[in-house]
Amino acid sequence: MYVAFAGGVGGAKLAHGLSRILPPDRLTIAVNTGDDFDHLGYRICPDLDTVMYTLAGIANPETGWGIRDETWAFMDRQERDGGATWFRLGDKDLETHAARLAMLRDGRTLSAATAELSARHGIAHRIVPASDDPVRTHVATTDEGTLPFQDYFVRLHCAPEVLGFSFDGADAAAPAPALVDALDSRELEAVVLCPSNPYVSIGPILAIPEIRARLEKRTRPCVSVSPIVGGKALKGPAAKMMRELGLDPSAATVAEFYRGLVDGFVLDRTDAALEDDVRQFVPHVLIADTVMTSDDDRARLAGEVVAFAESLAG
Ligand code: FO1
Repeated sequence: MYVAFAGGVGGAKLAHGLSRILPPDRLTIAVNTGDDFDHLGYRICPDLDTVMYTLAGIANPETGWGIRDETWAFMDRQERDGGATWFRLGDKDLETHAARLAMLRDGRTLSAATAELSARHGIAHRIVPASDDPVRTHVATTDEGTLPFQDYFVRLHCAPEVLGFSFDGADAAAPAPALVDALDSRELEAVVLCPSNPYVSIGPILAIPEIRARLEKRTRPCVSVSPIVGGKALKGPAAKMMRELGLDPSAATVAEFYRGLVDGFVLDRTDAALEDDVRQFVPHVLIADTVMTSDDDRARLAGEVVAFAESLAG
């Protein structure tokens, strides 16, 4: 059993690759819920939906989030009525939010709602939220104070200068039961930290004490894939955040962030010269082509990651 921690578009791509090479009973994908929020009456879980739409093969290829060939009647109506339009909910996407809300209102957990939505999309692999309890990322900024994540990310386009992050509710949050089962299973083979933003995609998962403790005490390998290639984030604000936090925007900074939690680090070929720097923080390094432009790239990288993890299992 592999457990992949994922959030955002890069994470969803590798999770998809893993789902192409591992059967459903050998993969659990645990997804960041720090970006979740309530908007226009719905519970929006962007990272869960991005993973779900990506595995279902219906993700919007331009944005990475949302559904391809989307229509926008609901948003047009909002605009005409003077409602909030800064966070765009497409008509097809809305079906997910409405169904999730109904299930949560019926008292079902986010895990149960996610399992049901995944099944409706024909996904056989297990996608679980990191926790069924609310964990909400906030971004402390120099000029705008402390912002809820989506205000920072979408409304303000990640423009405010970042001072740090907090994950409200994480201290009291329990890992989702299916994630505990997977991490504690005798069948656990390895944990993979997908190429997601370390601070706001993987960070909120690691902020849940029972998850972090399990990684610290791991008996199976944990490998991570750098989301920073050539000093730049492939998507999103990770490199900008590093600069604003006074850190060097590089794969080595990601490795330092994961120090003590990770045995192996997958570094892009572009950054091969950083191998020794990375090794200061993570003992084993694999150099690979990590940029995933096609579905086959995803499966190929997933295969290399799994082989790397197997080599570390000894
Ligand atoms: N990201 C945007 O930049 N603009 C949007 O209007 C937007 C809408 C949206 C709707 C549903 C959903 O699941 C995701 C959406 N995202 C949007 C993406 C999302 O906010 C971020 O990519 C993640 O939270 C970061 O991983």
